[in-house]
Amino acid sequence: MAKVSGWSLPKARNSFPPHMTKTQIATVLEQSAILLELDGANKFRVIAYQNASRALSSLEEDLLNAIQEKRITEIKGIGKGIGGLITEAVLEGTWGGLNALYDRVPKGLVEMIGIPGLGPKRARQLYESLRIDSIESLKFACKNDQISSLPGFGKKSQEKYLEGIELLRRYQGRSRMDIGLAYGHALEKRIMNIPKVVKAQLAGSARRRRETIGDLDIVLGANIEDHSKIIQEIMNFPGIAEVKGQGSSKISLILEADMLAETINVSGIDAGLAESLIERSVDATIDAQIRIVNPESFPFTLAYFTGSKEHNIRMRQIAIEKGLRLNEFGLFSEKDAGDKIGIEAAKNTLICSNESDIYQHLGLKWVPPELREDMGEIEAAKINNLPNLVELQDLKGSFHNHTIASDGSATLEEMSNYAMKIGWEYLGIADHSESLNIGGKTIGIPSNEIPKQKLEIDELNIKWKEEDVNFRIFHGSECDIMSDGSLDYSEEVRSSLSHIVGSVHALGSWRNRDEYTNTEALIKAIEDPTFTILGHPTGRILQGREGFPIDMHAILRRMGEINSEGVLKAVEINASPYRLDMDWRLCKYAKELGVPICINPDAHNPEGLKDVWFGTQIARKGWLESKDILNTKTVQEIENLLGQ
Ligand code: DGT
Ligand code: CA
Ligand code: ZN
Repeated sequence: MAKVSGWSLPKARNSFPPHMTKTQIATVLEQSAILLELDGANKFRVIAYQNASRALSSLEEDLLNAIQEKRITEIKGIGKGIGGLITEAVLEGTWGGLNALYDRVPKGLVEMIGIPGLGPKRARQLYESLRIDSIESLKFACKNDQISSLPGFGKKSQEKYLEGIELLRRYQGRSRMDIGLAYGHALEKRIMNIPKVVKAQLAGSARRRRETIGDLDIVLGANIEDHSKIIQEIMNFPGIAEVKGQGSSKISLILEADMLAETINVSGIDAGLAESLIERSVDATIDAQIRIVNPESFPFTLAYFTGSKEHNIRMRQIAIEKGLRLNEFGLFSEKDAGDKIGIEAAKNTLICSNESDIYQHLGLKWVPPELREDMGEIEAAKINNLPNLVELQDLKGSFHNHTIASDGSATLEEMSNYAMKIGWEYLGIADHSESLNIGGKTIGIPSNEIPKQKLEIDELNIKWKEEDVNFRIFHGSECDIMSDGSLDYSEEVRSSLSHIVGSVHALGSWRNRDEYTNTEALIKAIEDPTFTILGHPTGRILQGREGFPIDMHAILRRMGEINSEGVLKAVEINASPYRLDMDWRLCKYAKELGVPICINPDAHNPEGLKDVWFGTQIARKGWLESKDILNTKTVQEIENLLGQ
């Protein structure tokens, strides 16, 4: 369900410009697009707001600069009207005509369009004719048969909305990557085990490794005469909470935990991780769409439903430029197809036995699914300049891990044994620092106990050296960043450690401040000579809480400068599927600035080390190669870098 609590225009807090931040304005523009649609505005106006919001979110340079130099409308996607609006927000801190829009459209309508089958147009119609302005009032109206008599609505719509409201309550929102993939891979595996299935593969946002997944998309290839038998078998799977729709080529299901009952064993995810995934997924449900096509259509259907929509649009444009048309069934001559559509149009398709063939016909290299977001991958594929993405096996250790000395549940030795088992050369221990307390309870290691941990680590390191084991622990700390940007512990304690993962934990004060104050404080922390790695930069919990406001582009620029002076300042991708923070959208920028990225599991037990799998997916999604990642370096390289 769309959250409506944040649906108000932000107020200016500074006495001088910039009065609003890039993020604030991008959010307002995105919301305005939805409000305009609910307000019955012209389609092109709605699209203009959507485009401008996207453009601002990915704008790397300082917004105030662009405005002062009158270059705002030179940014692709920002026209004159919206450019003026942005300028006003930044320079004056006011929102012009948007105040009236926000006042006019009841916020309950925003929630209503979360109901399946109820779009902005219908929501508006319900509001205008019956003053329905919330999910509750819609429910009341449906139950009292007030809707069926409206033009364009019927008894069917009423039932559908009631069901939709029920569904919305039960199956809210998107799923985290770990849960989505656990279900996706389980369903994929079950389908592949059905006799006569030629191919089956997970597509959609799951295949693109988005941090959250709306619904699962699976493409199934089989000969036409086997389709109905296969559909029957799918319907008998355990763990189907509900069948939302069933046709001859598409099934829509809601999956529940029984789907996961068998051990998942798929390439990329091993049994240990699979088990913890099952544990995390017991209460979850997720929608799945299965599309069944002939084996010849499979690569096209897979490519289409892998998306993203934006990537597909670019692919179709390129096809058109070549006199071809691309759809989910084939790639064929536009002239040949005439006004035929769908599978009919694709009758004389070029033969493609896999996705690579499709890309090749369009003059492109095959694009890894993670990159298919129309964020430069098409341009790179044209000139054979796609990155050689990092892989899990490239990692040789990690730097942010906890033990029983703070809030972890395993000893140094237990953590290390597991790290050796998964082939690592080193493990960075970074237990919490002194000041951290949760609910009044102290979690971190007091200053005076740091030497004790150091001794334990030294002993283990010496033992391994004597045994000729190529493994060592680096003794670091996950050091709290205070709200003024200073670091926990004395400078002396910090200097005695091999690395400092600086993290913000007392989110309260950071969330109640503006982006500038936060950015300034964080930069102060990073500039401290003992600071090595920025831990979970925004503090977000996916599907849980938003991070604090921060200008990550500015942070990364400063980190880039310091790195160029030869001092290591890395940024973490916190690999816990609950966090995946820093966001993948920022990785490419960090890489261009020469800021090393560290894939850290933030493990609190040995199994937790495996969360680096998720971090690696996100690093790949952010275009990162092995050489961009700090923890792909060998233990000797790290010793040199950290002066150990
Ligand atoms: P999700 O489910 O919200 O996490 O994200 P996706 O990317 O899985 O999106 P979904 O499930 O709506 O559709 C799966 C793919 O199908 C999508 O990535 C691209 C393709 N697709 C869906 N609708 C359209 C469309 O209207 N135009 C184009 N070009 N592609 C579409
Ligand atoms: Ca999907
Ligand atoms: Zn932390």
